[in-house]
Order: sequence, then structure tokens, then C-alpha cells
Amino acid sequence: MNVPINYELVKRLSAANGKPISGQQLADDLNISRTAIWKHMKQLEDEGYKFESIRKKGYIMISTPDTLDPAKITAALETEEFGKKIIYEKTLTSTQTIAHQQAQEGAPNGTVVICEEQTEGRGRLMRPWKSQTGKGISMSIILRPDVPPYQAPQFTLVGAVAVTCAIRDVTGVRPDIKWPNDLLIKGLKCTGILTEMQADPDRVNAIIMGIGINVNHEYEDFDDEIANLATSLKMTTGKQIDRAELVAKILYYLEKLSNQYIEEGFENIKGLWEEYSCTIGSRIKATTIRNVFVGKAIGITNDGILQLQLDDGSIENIYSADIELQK
Ligand code: BT5
Repeated sequence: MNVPINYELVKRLSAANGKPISGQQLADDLNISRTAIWKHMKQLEDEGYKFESIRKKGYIMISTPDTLDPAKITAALETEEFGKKIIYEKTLTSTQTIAHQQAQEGAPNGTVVICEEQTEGRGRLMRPWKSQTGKGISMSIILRPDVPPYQAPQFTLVGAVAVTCAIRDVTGVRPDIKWPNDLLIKGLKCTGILTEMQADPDRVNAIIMGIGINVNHEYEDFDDEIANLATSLKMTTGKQIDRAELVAKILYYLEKLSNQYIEEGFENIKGLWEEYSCTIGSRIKATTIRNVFVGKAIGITNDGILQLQLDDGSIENIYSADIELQK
């Protein structure tokens, strides 16, 4: 895959860490003319990048825009495959919908669909996922593991562990995982993950993993419906977070952990999931489509199913439910 010149420029200038790189050097490295370099730099400036040009020395990158520009994500990427194709738009209906289309058209493993604003973001059971333009992360990743469909739900857990590790590395705060797909900080939701799939009866064609994160939201950015159950990374740390850096870190862990899962099996992922979970060991109320169960969450099975010990001592397997932690 040919990497666009703009991506290469951003990558080289960020890696230079404040040291100037001459136009001639960039032109030689990228095998284009100095005039072409200058034109690309102008384009990047229009997108919000700021450069200082020092006579006889070259360009220094002073700052990058607060966007999810693929050039910025690519500059921070440490992956083999994930994020090598990024589809980025300012506004999309839902990154899930577009990723489903892309998967059907043959998009490769690790393709990312990402935007600044979703107009029809969704959670499970078609519930709405709300986002604020330019403040959060709304992205879907296409995974193409060679596994049978019954293993697909385990990827929700792989996703939850990957995003937890990435948030911990970038912010220093480690969220708790609430089964099956929420990440909470101090009991408030900062991330939702939605895993869907395209499959034949015996093979998964694609897993579409949708990740929504509240990153730089302030309290006022949440509407009344979710204001008391949501939080953001900025509200927790008091710091503005570089969203592109966080995306790159998520892709790093997602690639690493899904490869590990495919090569070594579920055991290690299950262990990490249980370590980070606030569900296991707690008394919970699980509302399924048909019933409400109350009991102690005692673990997850190798298929990612939650096991609940009811008050009469019997064990109930929970395949899909909304969970409330009980006091
Ligand atoms: C989820 O569903 O939490 C999965 C959300 C996945 C969103 C991503 S964004 C990128 C990709 N494209 C999409 O269209 N979707 C995915 P669920 O467990 O069903 O939770 C939905 C519930 O979370 C809603 O009913 C609200 O109560 C709550 N909620 C909605 N927006 C929220 C937000 N920004 N922060 C915290 N909670 C929210």
C-alpha cells in the first residue's frame, strides 16, 4: 500500500522532535521535488499543522491540529497491519455502518473507519451512542480472524482489554471493565464497545468492532439522559488528551492481543479481563430480554459467558444482559 506523502511528512517531522529537517532532505527521502514538499506543507498548514521554517536549516513541526487526521494517527502507529488503511471523514452516520460496507467490499484486516462526528452512533439493541463533535473517539475496526462464529463474542473481551490497556498507558488511569462491553471510571461510563460480525455458518468473514470513547468532553457536553452515568478521560485526569495518540495505542494493543488470542488461545486474555473487571466478585443484577437475575458474578467461561451464582446456590449462565452493580 502506498503511503501518502502527507503521512510521511508528519511522521518524519514528529519523529525529529523539534530538530529542523531541511526541505532538500525531505525531498531526497521522499523522492519528490522541493516545490512538491512545499506544496504538501502548505496543505498540512491548511489542515491546522503549524511549522516553523528556519533559514538554511529547514522545517520544525510546532504543533498538530486537535483532529483524528490519519497522518497523525499513522505517525504514532506501532503496528504491522492494524491501521494501515484508515477511512476518515468529518461526519458519518455510524462508523459501524460504513465498516460493514467496507468489510463486504473486501477491506483488509485492521482497516479503521473513524470520524469526528457521528449522527447515528449506536450501541447494542439499537440504543443510541452519543458523541460530541471533535471531542471523543468514534471508530470501527475490521478484524478478519480465521475462527468459527462461536468464538466471535470473545473478541468483545479482547477489545475491552485492549482499550483498557491503551487508556492506562496514555492517561495513567486504568478503567474497570463492566461485563461485557463497558469501561467505567469510578463507576461512570467512559467507553462502550459494540462487536458485530459477518459470517458464513462455519467461518467468520469479518468482525466489526465499534469503539466509542468520551475523551475531551466536559460535563456540559453530555445531555441530561447520560450526564449522571457518563464521564470522560479529561474530566478524570484534568488534562486534554491527544486522541490520535490514543487511537494508535488502541490499535497497537488490539493487534497484539488478538494475535495472542489466535496463537495461544483465550486463557491469557480471560485472565487480564478478570483482573481489570469490576463485575467479577460483585453482587449484580442482570436484566436479560426475558428475566431479571440477582446474584454474585463468579467468573466468565472460556466463551466469554458471565456466570452468576444465585442466592439459592444455583449457577445461571448469562449470554447477554444489562448489568447493574448492587451495593
Ligand atoms: C455501547 O452500547 O456501549 C456500545 C457503544 C458503541 C459506540 C461505537 S462509536 C463507534 C461505533 N459506531 C457506532 O455506531 N457505534 C460504535 P450499550 O451497552 O448498548 O450502551 C448504550 C447506552 O450507553 C445508551 O443507552 C446510553 O444509556 C449510554 N450512552 C450513550 N452514549 C453514551 C456516552 N457518550 N457515554 C456514556 N454512556 C453513553
